[in-house]
Amino acid sequence: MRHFLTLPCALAVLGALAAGHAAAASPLPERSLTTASTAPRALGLLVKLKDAPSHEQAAALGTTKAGTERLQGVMRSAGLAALKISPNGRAAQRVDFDHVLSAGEAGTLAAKLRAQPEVEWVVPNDLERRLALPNDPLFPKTAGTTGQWWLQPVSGSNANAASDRMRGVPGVQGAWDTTTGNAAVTIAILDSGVTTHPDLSAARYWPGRDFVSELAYSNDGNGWDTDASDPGDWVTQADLSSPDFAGCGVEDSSWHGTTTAGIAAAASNDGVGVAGVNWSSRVLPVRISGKCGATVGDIVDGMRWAAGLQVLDGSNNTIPVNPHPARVINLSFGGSNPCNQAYQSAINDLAAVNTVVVAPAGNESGGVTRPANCSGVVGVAAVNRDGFKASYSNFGASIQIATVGGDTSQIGHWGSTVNDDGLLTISNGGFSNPGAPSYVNVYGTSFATPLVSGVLSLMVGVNPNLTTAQLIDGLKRSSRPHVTSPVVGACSNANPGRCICTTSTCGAGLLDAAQALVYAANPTSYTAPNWSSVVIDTPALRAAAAQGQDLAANGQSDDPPTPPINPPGDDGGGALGFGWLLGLLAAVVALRRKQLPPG
Ligand SMILES: [Ca+2]
Ligand SMILES: [Ca+2]
Ligand SMILES: [Ca+2]
Repeated sequence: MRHFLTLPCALAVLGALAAGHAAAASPLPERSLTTASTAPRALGLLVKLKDAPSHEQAAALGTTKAGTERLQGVMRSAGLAALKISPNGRAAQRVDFDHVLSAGEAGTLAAKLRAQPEVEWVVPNDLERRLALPNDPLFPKTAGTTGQWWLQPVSGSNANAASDRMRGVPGVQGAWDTTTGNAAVTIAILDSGVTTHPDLSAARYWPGRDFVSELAYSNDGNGWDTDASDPGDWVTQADLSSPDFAGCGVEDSSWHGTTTAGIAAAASNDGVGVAGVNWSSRVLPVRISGKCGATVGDIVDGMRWAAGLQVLDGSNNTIPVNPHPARVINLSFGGSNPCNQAYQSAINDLAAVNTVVVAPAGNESGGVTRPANCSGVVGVAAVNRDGFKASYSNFGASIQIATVGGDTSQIGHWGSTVNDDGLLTISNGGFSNPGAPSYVNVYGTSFATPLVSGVLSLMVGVNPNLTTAQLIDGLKRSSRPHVTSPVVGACSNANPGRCICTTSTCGAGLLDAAQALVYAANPTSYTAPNWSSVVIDTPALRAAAAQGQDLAANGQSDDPPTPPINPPGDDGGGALGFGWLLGLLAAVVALRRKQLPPG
């Protein structure tokens, strides 16, 4: 199948941002990405005595003083003296000493108390380290923007406004406290190539390769070459007169590879623009897509080369083996056919060298695209920030994991009430050839995928010995359960829009970055937390559900909010048309953002 589908492309430019960041293009010096470490310290101890009543109970009975005296007695028996004892938690007490304790001293004192028969438990009142947060100006939520909301800690209840509910990728900041990436790990971005951008660290890029073999699509005047830069993949009306472009549509350049690379691994903590999931690993750009999409043959050769396997060119000559094999391949492409032997044999060969392939479910509110539906691939479905399936995301049993992909207001009946701002990432302002660097808000399973790739690359950084099977197993076992809701129906062929995921439709659960790293550090003894499903029941969802289900069973809103767009027809045409639609919608959102006051 020649006409592969570029999944939704965000085409708009945030002009003001582009100008600001173009000015900051000079390279920054290398710097340490973690804050200076200080020795752990404890502000006393937290102690729970056996059979201690709750503080609430003690206050009601007037016995709080007796509780304090009881602990003082235990302290004396242990040969210790407290400066102050105060209530903590439900029924525990905080014991302060006359100085801040070092980690060693806290451990010694805790052991003395623990030896007392009346003590149920004792832990140091540790001063927790400040988490490693990037200084990228577009990272935090600010007045008028939600920043990179999917990288913020999970917070907010059902009662909060959508802008205050931060339920993107749980645990990213906790993961960053463990690692912001290992420079010895390589992530391959198999996509349209990359553009020069001040928020992509050139120092982190390995020289990649260009595998677009067809001259009609390559747009750089040749077939395979050693330059993976993205010359643009726009399609003109004139192009369509060629039979090579049957099934394609007129479109602007997508800069799809730049956007996906930015989500996984933008230059981070560099004072510029956005942060990526991984701040330190190396990125290998492998260009497999040109005008009109990518061919399976080029994708497969690109995958093999990225993983360090030998590849022969069209003249039966070997090309130099990639000296920096990727452990993680982000392939944000899909074709609407079953997995085939070309894909599956490459994926199997890659698994044998411990390279894992991550691919999107696709964006047709239907069955999973390939290669996400191949065995041994991490297929990714996209969810809304509240955890239910995004309207556009495909779903099915071959999906391994779900995470946020942005939820646009313009798709489905429910869009206007449950939307978010999409994922903000780097792009390029050129409509055809590369122009000025820019930032865009994007939506689609293409963009959920590099969040998963980023977390996988952090896992490999923590434990390079993980096999591909372990990486996939770890992602699944460390995920959080899918949300439930009394007002939203389960995903099914009859209810394919915004819907409640299960393990048979959107993978094992919701990506959890911190837990994935706990697994990575010790896969054989990993035990997942005993999560309960979050119940989603918001006024906005109730208002949305009152309109009936989000999409009709054919995957289309039966009352579209925008003029209908005729998708070009071939086996993948519906998805291509849908991608075009999403691209237009991204533009709408970006224009709206442009109107916001600065700051
Ligand atoms: Ca070329
Ligand atoms: Ca090239
Ligand atoms: Ca940055």
